[in-house]
Amino acid sequence: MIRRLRRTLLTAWTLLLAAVTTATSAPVTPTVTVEMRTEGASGRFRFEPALVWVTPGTTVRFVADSHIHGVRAIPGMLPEGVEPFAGGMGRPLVLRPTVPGVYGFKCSAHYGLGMVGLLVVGEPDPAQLARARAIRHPPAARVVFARLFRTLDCLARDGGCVPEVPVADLRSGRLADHAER
Ligand SMILES: [Cu+2]
Repeated sequence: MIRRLRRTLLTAWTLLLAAVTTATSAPVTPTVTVEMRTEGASGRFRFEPALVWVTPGTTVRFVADSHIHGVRAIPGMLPEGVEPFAGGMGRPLVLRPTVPGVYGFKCSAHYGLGMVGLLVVGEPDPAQLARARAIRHPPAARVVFARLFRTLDCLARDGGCVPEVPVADLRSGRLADHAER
């Protein structure tokens, strides 16, 4: 039942992404949109998708469903040399990350409710990944990060496992539905 729900959620995300990709089409840079949602398909106060894996140079847009959300980098969860990013409350933020690694982010208002996510660019350096993993969080965010990192491990293995969070896997420009076993 839960597995079916997850599969449905993942399929919905894949379709949404496919729609976005088709709309922009052609040789433009790939774009992925991360929604900040009060009532998300995966729960309340969620980033959807919460785990985004892209190639360097992909455009990543964060959009909020209301003025109560704003995205912000989590200190200690960025590749070396990357400036911390922060969007205003209710405002979209567009990133075009080129430095490979793991980027942890949160909603400025709802970090304590577990409103967090992970952006992965290219092939992360294992040492930076380990440092990002070691960052401490409030309890609800800790739970979500555990799901995020487990799902990341799963995608890295390409093991066809069931993601625990909504995923946008745009490595090599492909749209992979890892919900299918
Ligand atoms: Cu929020």
